[in-house]
Amino acid sequence: MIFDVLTLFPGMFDSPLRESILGRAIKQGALEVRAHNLRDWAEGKHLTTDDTPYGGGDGMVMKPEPIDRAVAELKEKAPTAKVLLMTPQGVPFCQQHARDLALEPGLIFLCGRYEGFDERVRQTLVDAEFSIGDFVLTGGELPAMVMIDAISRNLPGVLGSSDSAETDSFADGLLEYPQYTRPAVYNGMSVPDVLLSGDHGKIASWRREQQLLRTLQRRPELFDKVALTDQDRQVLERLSRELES
Ligand code: 4GN
Repeated sequence: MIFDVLTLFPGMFDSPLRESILGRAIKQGALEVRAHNLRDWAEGKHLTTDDTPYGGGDGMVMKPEPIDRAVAELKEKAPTAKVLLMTPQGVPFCQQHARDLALEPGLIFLCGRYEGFDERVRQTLVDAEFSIGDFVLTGGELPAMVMIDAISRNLPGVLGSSDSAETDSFADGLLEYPQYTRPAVYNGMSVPDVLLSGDHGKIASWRREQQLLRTLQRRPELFDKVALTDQDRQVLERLSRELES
């Protein structure tokens, strides 16, 4: 998958996406991240990409023409790539989006600065607007990197089978069960006996129960979207009763 990024700060994309797992995946050719400087499509002596807002007010607004020219040029090479804009006003980005977007042939990320974009950019050039959470950042670059990371984990060949995307948090819509490694006793705290028992059936049901318990305690609203088995429902009812008493 090719990720094209339009930004005033292409250098921001150099390190975070090229270390560790994604760095290896880039070397292996599973994905490519091309950060382009929006200023390359600006015009005039000062290569301006922003201007004052009509109607007055604080801050600057990103001009539409450089973005228009940049997107048009990137689309010559990637005609089917969707254009995504990072903004607190966007659809809340989630794991299902990460899975779906991994099936696209290419994506173009539009990263803004200042107070935002001319509204006509949204209307004509953008396929979808995403937010990574209810907070405001100084630019769309970090949200774009967050999305590229989450999407890339779902590309074939990026994760090994030992840390596959099918088994991690949210794969089944529930939070993860607690994990332990050596030592068996740490600062007086023991690893749960069941994990040392060698009984794989028991371990699997303990882990499922822990997933249900964690989700119930921390993120009960996630149950609205999860497919639960009859067994899950029975365990969940017992856990709810135990928590009440
Ligand atoms: C996205 C962009 C937060 C998010 C952003 C988010 C840059 N902050 N929650 N800041 O996903 C106005 C123009 C703010 C660009 C935008």
